[in-house]
Amino acid sequence: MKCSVCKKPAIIKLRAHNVSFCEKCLQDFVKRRVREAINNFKMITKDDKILVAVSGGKDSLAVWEILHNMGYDVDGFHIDLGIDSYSELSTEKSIEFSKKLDRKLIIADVRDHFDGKNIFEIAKKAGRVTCSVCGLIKRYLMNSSAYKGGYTVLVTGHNLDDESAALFGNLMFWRDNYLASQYPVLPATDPKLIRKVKPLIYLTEREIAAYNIVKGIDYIYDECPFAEGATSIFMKKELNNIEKKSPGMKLKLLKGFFRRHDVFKELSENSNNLETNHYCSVCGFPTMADDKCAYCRLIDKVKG
Ligand code: Q46
Ligand code: ZN
Repeated sequence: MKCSVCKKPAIIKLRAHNVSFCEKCLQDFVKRRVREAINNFKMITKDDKILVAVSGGKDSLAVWEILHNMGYDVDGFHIDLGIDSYSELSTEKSIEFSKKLDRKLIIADVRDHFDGKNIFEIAKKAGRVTCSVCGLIKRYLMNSSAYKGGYTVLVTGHNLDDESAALFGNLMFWRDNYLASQYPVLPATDPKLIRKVKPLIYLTEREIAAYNIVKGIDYIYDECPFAEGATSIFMKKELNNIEKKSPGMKLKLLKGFFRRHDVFKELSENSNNLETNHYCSVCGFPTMADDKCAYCRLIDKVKG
């Protein structure tokens, strides 16, 4: 198998694009895809002060490395969920990588915010599903830390597999509000809400994993133990089966959705008033609630 570009021995075949790449041309391809996503959705500029959410996994480390090497001003933000050896390793990998890039890494430990409780204990005390509580805490801490640190953009490592699986799930259940907010750029609708972008949306997990191997990026292979049995994993498997028979379907599905995104935005705006002109009476961040935000209510519940 030869590289489709330079004819040197290829290391990977990408059926969705009908190409094979050597190590060097794979790196060029990955960077091109990231640049394309950034340009198509006007995600970031060199003037932005960027904070990337870092888990220590392949996606977050890759997007950090790529943006840093492209010359963007980008620091990392890591949340320690307190999940035994998984969190220890993910924090370790994140710290090691920040040293390698010589960039700042902000670390938030959920136990410092919730009376020493880890994510599982917080969810148990609140009587809620771990991942839903985790999502709420991550969103809140990422946004508030970015705001307090003077960052203008928040980057996450969501890739093509994540986004197409989320889309698949949202379409199956016709979750209009989720469909309206599923987009590679979430604008800052309030001075205290930081704009969010996803530069890896055109790249699959396999392409990113191959990039990390070629670049010698040392990431955590294990998934969070709570990810087991998640609907998104089931959706990913089903989409991979379709992709096997029809390479390129994931990309077509997602790109087609982005082209029609206005329809879902309108639908959601017509059925809901999504304006958030309230501010939490405790922390002062924007909320849909009349008084305290969901995060501050969670703190009350866990500490109470
Ligand atoms: S939500 Fe759930 Fe993830 Fe949080 S508890 Fe783990 S699997 S990390 S993306
Ligand atoms: Zn609050």
